[in-house]
Amino acid sequence: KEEREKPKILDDVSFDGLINHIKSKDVTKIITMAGAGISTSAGIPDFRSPGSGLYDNLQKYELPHPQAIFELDFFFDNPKPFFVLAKELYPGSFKPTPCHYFIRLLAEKGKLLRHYTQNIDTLERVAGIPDEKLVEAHGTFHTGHCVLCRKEYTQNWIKEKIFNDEIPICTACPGIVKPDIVFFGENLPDKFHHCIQKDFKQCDLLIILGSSLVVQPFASLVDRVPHTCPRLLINREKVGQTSGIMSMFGFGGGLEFDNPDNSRDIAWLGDCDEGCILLAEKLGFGEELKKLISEE
Ligand code: CNA
Repeated sequence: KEEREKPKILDDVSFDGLINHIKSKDVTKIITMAGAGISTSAGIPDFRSPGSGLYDNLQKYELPHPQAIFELDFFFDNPKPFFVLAKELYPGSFKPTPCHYFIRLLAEKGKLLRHYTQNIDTLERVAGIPDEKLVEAHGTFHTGHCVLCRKEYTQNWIKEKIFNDEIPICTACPGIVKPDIVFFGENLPDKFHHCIQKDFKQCDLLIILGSSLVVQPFASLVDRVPHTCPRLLINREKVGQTSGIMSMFGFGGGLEFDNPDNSRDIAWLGDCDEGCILLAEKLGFGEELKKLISEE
């Protein structure tokens, strides 16, 4: 008969129990996975928060459905809404949050294996998280390419067009120049595929920050860490759980806060900044984080 009993990972399955685990084990291969929720306190709306999220506020673009703004077919047909939105969200107008600086401190302390972000706001770069520690899974505004001939353009070239309310058109052909952010149905960057192969199997703590964990393949990265790796969610709502009968029997992946035999998944529900400041305090670098936030 197959033995299905799971090993006990945390003696005390709570936030404080996890802190004790981090302090007592040599946890140095932390992966952080983030979504739009880490940037809302900077003033950038997320997609799905009711009322304030972008999807609730896209009526002015007269889209067939909210996701259309990031769909290639719609973009080729009518690129204007995307560029109007890009102007509103353009990097340069926003400052990183305490949560971004927490991640930078993890890197400086040699505890961060990698930060995977779904965000396209480049606030990780602004916060000083080193390029080699960063995977921008959904691309970035940093560069752009002509959708026809693939000629590359700099952020500054594209920005000037966008801020003059012009659609950026390639100088070599009639193609539109699209910032290198990943639209629905497009491939994720090579760096993403390359890094996930080697990172997740060595991860000793996964921290998920400010994501609804609904966009694939990003969401299922939570299943790539070893079964012995604790997973901490810091988010306003509990997300990432597989629902239904499958999850009751431990199948189907996802986070397992509510499974009776869970001994590794912790949900800390609240704001990312608050959660990260608390985590830093408990781990003994709260003052350093506050200093960094006030200086930047
Ligand atoms: P989402 O689906 O909008 O989910 C955001 C999640 O964060 C929700 O569960 C919220 O409850 C939670 N949340 C919001 N604010 C906070 C906060 N201050 N503290 C804690 N939790 C909070 O966003 P996802 O990132 O999960 O969805 C993936 C999309 C969103 C990616 O493709 C991104 O490119 C895209 N996006 C990015 C940005 C950005 O770059 N800042 C902005 C909007 C959307």
